[in-house]
Amino acid sequence: SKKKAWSWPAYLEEEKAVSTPLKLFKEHQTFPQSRNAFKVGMKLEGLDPCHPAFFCVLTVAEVQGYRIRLHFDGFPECYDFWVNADSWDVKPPGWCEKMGLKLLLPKGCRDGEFNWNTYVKNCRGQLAPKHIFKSLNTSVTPSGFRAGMKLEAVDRKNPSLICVATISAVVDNRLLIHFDNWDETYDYWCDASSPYIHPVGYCEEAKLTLTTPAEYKQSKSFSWEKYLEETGTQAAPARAFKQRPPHGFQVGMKLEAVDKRNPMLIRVATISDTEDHRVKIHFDGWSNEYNYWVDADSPELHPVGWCQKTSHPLQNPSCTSDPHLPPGQ
Ligand code: MLY
Repeated sequence: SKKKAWSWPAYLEEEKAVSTPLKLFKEHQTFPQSRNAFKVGMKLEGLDPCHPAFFCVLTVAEVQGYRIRLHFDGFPECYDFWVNADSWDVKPPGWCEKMGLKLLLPKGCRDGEFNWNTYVKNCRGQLAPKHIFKSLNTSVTPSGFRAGMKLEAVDRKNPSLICVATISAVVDNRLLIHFDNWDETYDYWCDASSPYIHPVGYCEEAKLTLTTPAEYKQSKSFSWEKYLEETGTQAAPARAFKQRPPHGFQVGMKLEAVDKRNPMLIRVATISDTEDHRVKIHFDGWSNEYNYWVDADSPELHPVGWCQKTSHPLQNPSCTSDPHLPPGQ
């Protein structure tokens, strides 16, 4: 008998399962309005996903549907990573200089000597044109957040810690969170709706432990009032925090998810557990030991049909020829 091609409608019926309702996704997770205009070889500025405090010089190494693989100029391919074409984390050449942000240069380039036009000429690359960056044309509502303001923020690399932190930059509607007296290793970008940031006094009110700045002398008797005075800084106004409501994803709902173990792949997936702001992803056809938690607003989660609409391959559950191998191997 002829084997029918895998399809979502047949699969959902077979599994008696439901797809995740479109309205539960954020705009950047749903079907794009524009096409992916990036081309291999285009150079741009983008955030290093492992060290998001810095923008780096990157080159488009691969285009797949609405996604691009980015390469750090002058570094090994093993650091390459994938983003959606509408990601806020990618900017046209020259953007950092215009915004007064630090751009990490390709290995071998010296500060003060870097010039985008000379650089692309020398490496026979091309500058990615401004108009293909969706993130530049978004309207921004003013917020009460300003660079230098203090707050209490979750250390995303040590998520059990809520720490004394500073907004070190505000760009569009995004905030760069920095942890006082630490280096940039723990920095991250978020917006006013993030569940990971809180106004000064939140921990005291919620009876949680606040992690004080590294090396802070009177950490036992930390007082925000004193600290703000000592540092000559202001607290971010409580009204500027607009925490988003919990997501509506429910256990059993199906979706399409990037596999972080092999991020070029998007797989058929199921919500296997939920928290207020996170979901646990199960990859259909794979053992539960590969399940993991992601933020519900992650750009790596998409509704059923996203791959087909954006011309991206989708790994279906029968792609697992050996279910004992971890995804991506
Ligand atoms: N065990 C880790 C904890 C670092 C926490 C940093 N946060 C507070 C910004 C370490 O010492 O590296």
